[in-house]
Amino acid sequence: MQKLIITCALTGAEVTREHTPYLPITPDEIAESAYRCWQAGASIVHVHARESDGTPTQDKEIYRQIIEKVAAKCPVIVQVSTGGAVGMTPEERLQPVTLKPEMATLTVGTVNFGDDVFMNTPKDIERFAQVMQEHGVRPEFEVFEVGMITNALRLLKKGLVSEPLHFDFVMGVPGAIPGTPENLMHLIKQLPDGASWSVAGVGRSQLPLSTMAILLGGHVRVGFEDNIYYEKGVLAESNAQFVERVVRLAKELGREVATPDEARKMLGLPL
Ligand code: KMH
Ligand code: ZN
Repeated sequence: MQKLIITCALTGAEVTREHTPYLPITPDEIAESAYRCWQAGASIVHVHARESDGTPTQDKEIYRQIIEKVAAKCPVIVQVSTGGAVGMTPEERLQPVTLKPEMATLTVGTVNFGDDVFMNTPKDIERFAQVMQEHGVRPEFEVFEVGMITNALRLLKKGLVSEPLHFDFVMGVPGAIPGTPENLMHLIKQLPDGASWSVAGVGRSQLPLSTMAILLGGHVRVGFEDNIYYEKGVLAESNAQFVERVVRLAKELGREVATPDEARKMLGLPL
């Protein structure tokens, strides 16, 4: 089995300081959180930028600060968000890709998202893939519903993305695919040979789905973007706390954890 890639989604766009006082918001806080996650065993950090008052933003300069500050502390892979927050325009969302980060997310379809709709039209998806290709940025496909896998494979047919393909199943968002073991098995079955996958279980599905991924040869995403509770009713005090738990579980279950360079090799990123 491949070594385990642990991604930590540090901040997201929806969680606020009212939800949890431990949320990293400023570039310094995000970089410190990334560093602690890397020390704990994460090889990728998934990053969303915020204004100083906590408002989600795709501002290129804030992303630039985050990327530089993280790189100054540790060799973890920085994966920028192109999802941003619901309601942002495609142009707004694409800004951080022009900084040529190592990776960026690419949501491959439109989906209900709580009370909102997270819009990703076929045309926009192709444009996002093309801009990533032009800037040498490797996409991670964010899959909120099963049909989105087909949309990603269409990009491959059109030459807008290249193998190896890497998917992240975001499961348990209200309005999207529920985070059940049966659904995870169904998603995995749809993948082509040679593709890798991780799972980001939202809320209480995070721990069971992470455990399944460790056992099944997938990879794991944890972090405040998806879940703020360490256990029922108890807030996690840091992103690193989630990473530490995944590392402990992996050890118990006999799965080795990948370093950032090992993850780069698996994902087809230059070393
Ligand atoms: N904030 C969500 C609407 C991504 O980062 O690419 C979208 C999201 C996906 O978080
Ligand atoms: Zn995100």
